[in-house]
Amino acid sequence: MKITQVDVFAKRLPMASGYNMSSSPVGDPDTTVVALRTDSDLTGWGEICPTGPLPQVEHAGSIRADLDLLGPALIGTDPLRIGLVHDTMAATMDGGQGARSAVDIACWDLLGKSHNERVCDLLGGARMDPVSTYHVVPIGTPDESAQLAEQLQDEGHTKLQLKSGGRHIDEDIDAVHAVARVIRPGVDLFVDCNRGWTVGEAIQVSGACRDLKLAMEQPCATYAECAAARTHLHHPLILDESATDLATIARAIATGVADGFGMKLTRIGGISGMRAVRDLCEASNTPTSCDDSWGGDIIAAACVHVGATLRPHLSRGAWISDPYQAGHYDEANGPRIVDGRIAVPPGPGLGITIPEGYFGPPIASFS
Ligand code: 0XW
Ligand code: MG
Repeated sequence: MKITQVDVFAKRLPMASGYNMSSSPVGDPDTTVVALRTDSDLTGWGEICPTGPLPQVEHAGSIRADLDLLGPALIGTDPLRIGLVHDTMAATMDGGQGARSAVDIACWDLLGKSHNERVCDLLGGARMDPVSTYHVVPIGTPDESAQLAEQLQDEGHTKLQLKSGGRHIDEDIDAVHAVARVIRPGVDLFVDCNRGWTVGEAIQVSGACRDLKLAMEQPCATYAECAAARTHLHHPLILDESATDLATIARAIATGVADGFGMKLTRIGGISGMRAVRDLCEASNTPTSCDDSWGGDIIAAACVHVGATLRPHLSRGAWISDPYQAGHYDEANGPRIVDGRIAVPPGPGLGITIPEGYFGPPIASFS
């Protein structure tokens, strides 16, 4: 099989409900979709969608600029030889992890379609289907947060991520206690600050919540700050934004900095990279999620397919943005949360069918 054309699409994803993080609110994220057209009439689809330019280094503009470099280099390569595709991308640019990850996802979509296999089955098979997920409780007042936490548990959610940060820690502490009071047996709570606290603030929040069963996700901005805070916390520490590559993840596990991970496929190299993290976490008995920052059915399906292959006991869930945004690319098979779980799309590859012309004309096309 050969890649004959690379099309790049852009699309704003309208929000269906509010969503915020310590760094910034989320408003109509700008997704980038990659289509790998081939000489076998099959198309592979990949996607990457940062929530905006503040919560992470890469953003829509940088990703599209990276694809301007990668697109021409991919013409003529065999997308089923995914390692060689990565070699071609590495020989084209040093950076561009997000764009490379979107291409990787499209290659796995093609691999599945060419063998008539679901991506999760190419990865060793689903251990969960439907797949566990977690739901975010956005930053709000203690009462608002507690009410939403109650509602989400009524809907069957067993993992809740309470957003925090971006305000005085007393407000965060009050919200954490209010939500913890309504958490039911068998439900897991983690508090995700998205890098918003200083080391001292993280220690203070953990101290003020020392008797509560919860985990603290990415409390501080950097790996070093999280490492400094970790020794003083009364809670497990989940690394997300600082888990930037496999070597860092291995170090965080080996040194006890991280008790688990919040992983984003497009930060770590797509499905190929997340497979490596999955296996390292399984070998070290370390929980991880299988997420991305935002996006539509393509990236959601990728997260769910890999998430289905996690050891259930070590799965922190596969997060998708479905509940917070309006519409699906594939109304029939686009991943949805039902009773706190997500069914794996049944079709080959990612199992997502993109209607002809859905994204409009490409913003870039290489052949
Ligand atoms: C919940 N997420 C996976 C989606 C948002 O981008 C934030 C992210 C996180 O956990 O940081
Ligand atoms: Mg996180």
